Amino acid sequence: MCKIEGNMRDERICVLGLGYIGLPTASILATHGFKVFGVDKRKEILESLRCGKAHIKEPGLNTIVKAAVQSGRLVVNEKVCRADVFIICVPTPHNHVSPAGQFTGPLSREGSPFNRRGKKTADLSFVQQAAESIVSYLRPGNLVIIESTVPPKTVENIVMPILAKSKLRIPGDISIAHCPERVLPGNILHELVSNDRIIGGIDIESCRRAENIYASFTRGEIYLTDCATAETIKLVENAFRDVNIAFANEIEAICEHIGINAWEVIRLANRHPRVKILQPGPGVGGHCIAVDPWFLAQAAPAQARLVKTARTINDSKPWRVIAKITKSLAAARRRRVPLGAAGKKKSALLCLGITYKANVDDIRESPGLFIARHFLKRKNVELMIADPHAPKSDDLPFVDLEQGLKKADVIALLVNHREFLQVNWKKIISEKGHDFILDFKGALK
Ligand code: SAJ
Repeated sequence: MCKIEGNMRDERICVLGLGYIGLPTASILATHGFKVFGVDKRKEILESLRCGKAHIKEPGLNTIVKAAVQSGRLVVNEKVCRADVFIICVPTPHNHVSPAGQFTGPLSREGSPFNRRGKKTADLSFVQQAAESIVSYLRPGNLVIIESTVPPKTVENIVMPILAKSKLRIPGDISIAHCPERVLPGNILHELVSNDRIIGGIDIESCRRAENIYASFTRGEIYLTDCATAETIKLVENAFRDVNIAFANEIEAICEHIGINAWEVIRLANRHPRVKILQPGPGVGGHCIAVDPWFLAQAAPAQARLVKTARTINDSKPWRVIAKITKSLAAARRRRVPLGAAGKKKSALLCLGITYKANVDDIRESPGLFIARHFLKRKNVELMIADPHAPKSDDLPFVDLEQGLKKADVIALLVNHREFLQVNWKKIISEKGHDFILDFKGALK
């Protein structure tokens, strides 16, 4: 059981947005002695939080939420209230993310993001609404922290003018800082405490005050800078990863063309002391890496050439996966020809994994989900989905893993969930042959 650590603290903190970042942050602040008010518009999640139950699957989160709520130091509500510190943790999608959170990356088969639907830019409406919602509660001495990932100069050009409606002096009466979150879904609670933090303030007072808040629970170093630099650092981190995944995906395409195994090439190339290539996959998903590089491109369109190319390579990857699966399904159907009229007309495809990455329940911007949905529409394909982590929905044909493995003509491994790695693939391959499985994660040796 998680205990409330150290002394009770005087500062009252209002956290706006109780999602993947806001909820762990609010809970950890509460368990470190702050009185925390968590605000979210979604009534159903507030109800479950009041019972001490997290609505997000994340290792250790339920324990800390329960401790925070039961101690009375985390109180959740729909409305903002007076506080000393306001922390904004609302989402900043790009303006092509569908409301259902589905993968919208590959806008055309060529993966071009600049087609008829225009460019991808940041949708700051949630940040704006959150800032607006605190204006009437602001008092001299308040600190406002933006944790949401935002394009460079958002604090200066968007947030400050909104908070200035309070008629308070900024800086002076109000301190403002940007403290981007850096935690990895699947390891959030550990990284929340152990990662270094960057704090960008509108002045040194803002930096110091935000530093005091984060120093209460962070064991990593805290570095102070200005707002635009902090905003850019966050985007650069995610663009760095995106560019490197795009490199891995390009290596995979090159190796396929040559006719060799890309994962073997990468594994052995990584034995060089200065080479560390990431892993190819069916595409890049999630609400961060598939989105944030666009905010850099938005800030400097002519300069961010590599960043945009990487996005295009990663966004187009699901289409390559779809093409490969289609080919395998056609081959599977051809194998049935001797069965003649009695043969099945449809070929059965089992998609293994539709979350955006392994061992998480998040399907936002998931390439696996995009690929599965594509085959759902195909008349000659019987789609089956096995995913022990994904939230179940009636419009998707979920099956039990064993059942799917038995029935499938073709299997597409899209996410390397731990449950899939435990399957006896050797036995299955010896029975059904290599062509039966398309391993887009390089997980099966
Ligand atoms: N992926 C690959 N190959 C790889 C690594 C990842 O294809 O070698 C894919 C994953 O399957 C997934 C996507 O990339 O679809 C993103 O996964 P991820 O694990 O790389 O990153 P996220 O989105 O879960 O979290 C990232 C992290 N950023 C960096 O590592 C620079 C995290 O630290 C950030 O806090 C988070 O974005 C965020 O919220 O911005």
